Amino acid sequence: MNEISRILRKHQIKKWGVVNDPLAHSYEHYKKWLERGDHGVLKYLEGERGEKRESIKNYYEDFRSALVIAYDYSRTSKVSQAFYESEASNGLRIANYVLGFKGRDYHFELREKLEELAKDFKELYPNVEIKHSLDTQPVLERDLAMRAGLGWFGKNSMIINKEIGSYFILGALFFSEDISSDVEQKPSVEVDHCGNCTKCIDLCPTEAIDVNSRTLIADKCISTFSIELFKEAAAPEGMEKGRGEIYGCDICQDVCPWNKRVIRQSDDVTVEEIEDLKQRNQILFDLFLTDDLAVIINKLEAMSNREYRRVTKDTPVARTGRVGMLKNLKFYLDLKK
Ligand code: B12
Ligand code: SF4
Ligand code: SF4
Repeated sequence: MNEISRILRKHQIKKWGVVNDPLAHSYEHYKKWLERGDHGVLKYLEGERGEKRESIKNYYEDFRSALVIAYDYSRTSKVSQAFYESEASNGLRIANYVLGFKGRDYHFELREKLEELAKDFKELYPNVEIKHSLDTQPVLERDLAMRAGLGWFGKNSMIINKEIGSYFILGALFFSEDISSDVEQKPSVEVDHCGNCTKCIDLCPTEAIDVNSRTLIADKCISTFSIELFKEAAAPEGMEKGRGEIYGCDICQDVCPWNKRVIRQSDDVTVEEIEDLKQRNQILFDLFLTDDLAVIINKLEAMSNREYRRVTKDTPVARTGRVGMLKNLKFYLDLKK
């Protein structure tokens, strides 16, 4: 085993790949998406920040190579499913990526992991400079993952890996040296394994997936409504056909045969695992996933914005603020009227 593989094994990283080309292969695809206006309210993706995504060098001039990592949370998806199907669930759902990293915002949890990993790479390459990418940098991360051999662009626009499905977060380290020649595992770009399947398209409640471009119409997506909108806003048409999503949405992943296969083939969920999930995410379960909807809304209405920020600190749901979360919850209250 070479040094790079040894470091990755030490950090329990199983799915990864290395890329040395800074150019995004699907940038034209991205530009067309913006031109159609399919990014909707996600204005931060257009203009200069959008254009930067053409090449990683626009973000990090000294870029020579990237180590791209898939942080798998598929086990959480199976355990949370068991909870949602149990008597204890109040019928509301929070996306699995939120629960998958101990309830901590993955931007914090995985950034720490990437920083620890970078320390070991610094020992191996003392003169190298290392930066990271984790969602918020102007980088087309799915494109990067596709080029690193981590999977194909599914019709739901997720990167899907044949072995682990699509329940993973992408993170990357960028190096000022080309480390690709030190890697035993060479990336081979995965072919499309969606075939004739259209499950994600057919079962998305809000018809947010554009069949022809395999991209989302962002304003129609429950994920945009529930994560990205912080004030009163109209819910996307069809959201009432969903499953009680109050933060993020996993429907187009849960119905995907590649994820179903991963879930089916893994061990049965134990009662202890559900308890463990609850404990790790205690704030989220206590606030949102067990009480009656009206009780939750009353609790949030009695809080100040500051108090909401304090209680949800470090968790992903802090993002919407109290008002944004109340908007998500009240959608379901209005449905009952
Ligand atoms: C904006 C954004 C969103 C938006 C828009 C999502 C979208 N599909 O465009 C919203 C808020 C809706 C969202 C939702 C979610 N997101 Co998001 N999001 C992003 C972000 C910041 C940018 C994505 C973007 O640029 N979209 C624009 C489209 C056009 O680009 P794209 O998604 O990269 O898609 C490429 C492919 O579609 C490709 N392509 C597809 N078909 C074809 C065919 C050809 C021929 C070619 C050339 C190219 C091509 O071209 C596109 C451009 O590269 C990325 C992080 C990042 N920096 O990249 C995370 C990211 C994509 N999100 C992620 C996650 C986990 C989610 C959610 C699952 C969260 C949740 N549970 O609610 C959902 C999934 C919804 C979905 N089905 O996509 C992960 C995805 C990991 C993975 N396995 O793919 C990312 C990578 C964050 C991360 N670091 O892990 N997200
Ligand atoms: S995340 Fe939900 S709303 Fe968005 S495309 Fe997927 S199924 Fe549709
Ligand atoms: S549900 Fe079917 S079409 Fe959609 S991403 Fe999965 S395999 Fe592809």
